[in-house]
Amino acid sequence: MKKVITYGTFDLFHYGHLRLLKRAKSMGDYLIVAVSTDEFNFIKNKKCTYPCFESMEIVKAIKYVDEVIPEDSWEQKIDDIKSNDIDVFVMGNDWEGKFDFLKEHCEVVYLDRTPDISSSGIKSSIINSRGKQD
Ligand code: C2G
Repeated sequence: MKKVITYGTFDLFHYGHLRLLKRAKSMGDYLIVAVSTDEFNFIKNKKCTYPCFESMEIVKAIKYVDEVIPEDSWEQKIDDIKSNDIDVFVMGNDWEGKFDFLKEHCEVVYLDRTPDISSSGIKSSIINSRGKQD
């Protein structure tokens, strides 16, 4: 069984996240998604709208996803790859090259980011539209 892993916050789950998970799953038979914990999002300086528990539940419900684990540090990837017998590590190409050190442990694949959508963009469009309604 070919196992794939990817990592992320997945706040305000959107089409870009979905496309990433769909393509990641197509690279193997089993997809593990490590979802950043609230504590790790603080370390990443990401102000999330949803608590990580909710993002984890949403990601778990995605048909391409077989397992969700917590991501609470930058340093856990090699252990995760070894302990889960991962064959392929996948990230969006905004991370291009950043995780090449994992190549001695598994295949590393960077996928094109979906253009024109982001959690921060969704947030600001809601804030702007609220301003117009008030
Ligand atoms: N993504 C994408 N297209 C978008 C937005 C995001 O393909 N329009 C991808 C990102 O490249 C990433 C995944 O979706 O692979 C999750 O994105 P984020 O939730 O923003 O995760 P990030 O903050 O990049 O955290 O250790 C790695 C980090 O946890 C990654």
